[in-house]
Amino acid sequence: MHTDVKALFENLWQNYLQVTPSAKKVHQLLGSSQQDDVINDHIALRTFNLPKVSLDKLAAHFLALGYEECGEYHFEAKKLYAKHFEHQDRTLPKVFISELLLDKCSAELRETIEQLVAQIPDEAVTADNFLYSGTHWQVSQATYEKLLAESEYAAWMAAWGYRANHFTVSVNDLQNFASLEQVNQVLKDAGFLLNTSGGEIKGTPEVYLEQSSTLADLVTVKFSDTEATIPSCFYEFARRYPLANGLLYSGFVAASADKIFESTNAR
Ligand code: OOG
Ligand code: NI
Repeated sequence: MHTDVKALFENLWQNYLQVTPSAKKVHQLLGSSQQDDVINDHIALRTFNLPKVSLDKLAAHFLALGYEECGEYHFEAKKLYAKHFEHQDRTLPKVFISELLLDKCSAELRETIEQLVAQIPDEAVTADNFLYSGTHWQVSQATYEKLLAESEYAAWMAAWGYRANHFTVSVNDLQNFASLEQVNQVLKDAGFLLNTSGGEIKGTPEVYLEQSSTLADLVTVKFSDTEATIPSCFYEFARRYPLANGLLYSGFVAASADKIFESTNAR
């Protein structure tokens, strides 16, 4: 486990940049128009509900750094369950962790994933670098495609493993952008493709959260037998609205998150 929260996020960020070349450009595009660096609203991590690597095992890394569990979310169709975590230091990003419910998947998918996870040494899961350790296994392209046919999420995990699958710009903290529409326009003008599932903007001021995201970068990955170009990670943009008590809503919106997951879908 890390003892330094800033070092953990810096490592997650560097690891994310390695497979997300567009992130640096997005950062520059939005960050270069103001003095301070871009503030991240949250990051997201993915896993499977196997005891060795469950959501709670990933969460332990953040709980040890003072994060607290704040909300839970169910995604029936995608067979996912998620929780989000917040730190008392509001300048630290929130953390959204989901897990694929393997007991709801086919026996074949479950067995494939069990074989991959079995290759992770027990001690790797509590090591400092686990959350940005990538894959601990090799898969063939055929296995990847078999997984993809049943669960985009399972295939993404098999190819990319443990890493932040996105960082999220806090639009509230951008000085030169008043709306998410404006951020989206600047991104589109610069040639970025946005996730249009559920509309370019997911959520409304009425649910206190508006979100948009790029489509994941297409990056070459080495399978055990071949190389292929597949979706890696993406960048998200979030604008939060104040509750009646004047504080910004700090949770997530399941209906919107359901669509954000699709930012890594094959295309
Ligand atoms: C997480 C998708 C949900 C959000 O902000 O609602 C999400 C993922 O793609 O792993 O990040
Ligand atoms: Ni997100």
